[in-house]
Amino acid sequence: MELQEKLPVSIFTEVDREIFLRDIYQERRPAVLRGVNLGSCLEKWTVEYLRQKGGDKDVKIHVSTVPQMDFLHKNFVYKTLPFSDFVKRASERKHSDFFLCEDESYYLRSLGEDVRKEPADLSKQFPDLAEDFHLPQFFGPDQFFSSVFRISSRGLQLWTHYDVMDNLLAQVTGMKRVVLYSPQDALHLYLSGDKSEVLDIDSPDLKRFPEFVKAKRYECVLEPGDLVFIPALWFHNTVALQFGVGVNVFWRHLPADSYDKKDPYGNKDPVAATRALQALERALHTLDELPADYRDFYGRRMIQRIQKRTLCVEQDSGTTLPSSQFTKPGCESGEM
Ligand SMILES: O=C(O)CCC(=O)C(=O)O
Repeated sequence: MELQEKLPVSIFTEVDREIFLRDIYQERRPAVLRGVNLGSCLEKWTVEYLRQKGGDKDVKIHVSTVPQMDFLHKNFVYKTLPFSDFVKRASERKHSDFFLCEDESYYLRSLGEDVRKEPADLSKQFPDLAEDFHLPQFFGPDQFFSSVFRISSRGLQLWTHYDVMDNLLAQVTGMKRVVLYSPQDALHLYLSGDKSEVLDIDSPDLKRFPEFVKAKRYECVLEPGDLVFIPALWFHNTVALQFGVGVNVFWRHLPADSYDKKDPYGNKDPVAATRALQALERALHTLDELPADYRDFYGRRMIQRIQKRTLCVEQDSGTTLPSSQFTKPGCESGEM
């Protein structure tokens, strides 16, 4: 018996800006976009071509003895290689030159020039390759945040995490399995920050993670030329079914000042969320001044208040609306 039902991600063809904005973007659900013009990269980006055009620029990569990379327990090391050497190694199964073992796995998530301050931008770090990649203009140029090279060895699995910006992940070569979970399933994913502690999503340890089976698993397999729209806060976990090259583009879906200014990766919580979480910590600290039975009593009332003010209600169509749209802040329950 399957652990979790695999729900398909809707596939759309012949998507232009108007269709994207009207039928996909508004829904705030993942979607695969097939047949969008990604430019000449689809024909050109062979291993040889990438090595030649990408050149010898140093890149920082993840290297691991196993294909399942685990950020929380750091089962990989960061190493630096010239881009051209990295592409060669990532594309082969066994390596004559290696760091850890001859069948080690590689992953590149490209970075900006100043790693701590600048988001990745393909046109700045790899201008000769960026010419071949055409991203459809589904959002305004002022919303653009970053474009990131994602290059993986065959079998490479990236941990489940969310990002705070909207994302189009383009698969240029190779096939990739993408599993997604709704933000509404966050509590079933055993989060540590923006990452899930459940590493093996196909065969999870249900003694440690009994709630995990409650999370609805959406799944798609990307082929070269496909894009997957990953709305902000949707969790995703990817497996490269073959050596694969992709580019993902993050853009700001909220007003620019909602985001943390010191966030080159696009995964720091929006400033208002960070402030709210800090305020919650302070409130809990204040509650610690009371005995346990009082903490329990006021804790329950706080939970109810938070639920009433923030949770979305499931609609028949599968879309969600914040329940606060139906209640006036401050007089939602009349009981507090
Ligand atoms: O496919 C990958 O390499 C990971 C993609 C990813 O995490 C992202 O686009 O945010």
